[in-house]
Amino acid sequence: MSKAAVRAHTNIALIKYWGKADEELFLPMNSSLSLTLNGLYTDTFVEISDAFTEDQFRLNGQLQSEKETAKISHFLDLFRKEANRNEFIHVDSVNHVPTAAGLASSASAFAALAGALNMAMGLNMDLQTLSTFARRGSGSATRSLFGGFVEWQKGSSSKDSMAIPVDDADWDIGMVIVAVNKSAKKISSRLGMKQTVETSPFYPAWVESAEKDLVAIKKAIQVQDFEKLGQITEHSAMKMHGSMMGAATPIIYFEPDSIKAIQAVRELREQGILCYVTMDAGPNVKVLCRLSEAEKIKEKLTAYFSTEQLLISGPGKGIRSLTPEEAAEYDWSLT
Ligand code: 2P0
Repeated sequence: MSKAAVRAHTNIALIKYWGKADEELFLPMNSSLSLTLNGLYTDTFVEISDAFTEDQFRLNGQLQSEKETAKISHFLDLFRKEANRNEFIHVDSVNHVPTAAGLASSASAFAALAGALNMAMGLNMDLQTLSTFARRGSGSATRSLFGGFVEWQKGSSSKDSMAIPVDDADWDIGMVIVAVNKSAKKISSRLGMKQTVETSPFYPAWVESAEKDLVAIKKAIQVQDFEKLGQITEHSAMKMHGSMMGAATPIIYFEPDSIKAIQAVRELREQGILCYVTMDAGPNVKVLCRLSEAEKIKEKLTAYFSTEQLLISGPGKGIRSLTPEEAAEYDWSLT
């Protein structure tokens, strides 16, 4: 029997990943770059035993359906194959994403699961190699293996489409998350991407500009030019949404409150507070800002949103094992 418990933080892309070149292997059409956040994470425990008679998947304490478990089994198979093992595995995963945040957690979930399997199976893969496995669970999970600013290089094959750390982001950077609507999104990223790649006339322009933005944002990070970083971030998100709106049928994740948040951020900029929006495959708005100004920005946004809808996070670290004490709080015995 072997066990491991690992924590992974979620990440928000500044240069977005949108579109797959290979749907089975999760190879992206463009490289992307993200910021890992400390406030939102997943803790995952895996136990491998030849006494088990099936894979089991528990999420937030609830045993999951056969359909959900089958998706996880498919991911577990990648590791079983790599380790040349065939035991069944029990997975117990707990999301620490405040319910009001309304954020998906597939990035932290698959990064934590990949980390726990790597340890429990004694595979000892380095994080870059491990990121190529996390990628097969969910594209954005590729980037959650590392902390700070992380690049996911699209690569040319399953072996080299991987994450690399860019900068630890230890320089007054943060985000204010505006939870506009926490209900599940109507169009999955998977479907939204496919529809955009196949039908949007703007899609080729998206891919081309994403590659240029990536070069520019890495320069801004290197010299810690926050204004440039924010401008590129906001532009990348809007270009991604523009490419979606050009799909047939158009994909629109914006809600009236998303626009309200965007306008509020513009007003803040007019008042001299540097902050910039980004949005993913849903209506929630994330405001990139100086961490030292996050409280002030949150306070200003309470003119439009309730405090429960506003969450501040600083940069997060990469994956790590839970201590025996932390694991014991979930009743997970690591011995
Ligand atoms: C990103 N998104 O870079 C982009 C921006 C949403 C918009 O990655 O199909 O759950 O599992 O690879 O990673 C969300 O999509 O999609 C995402 P799959 P994923 O963060």
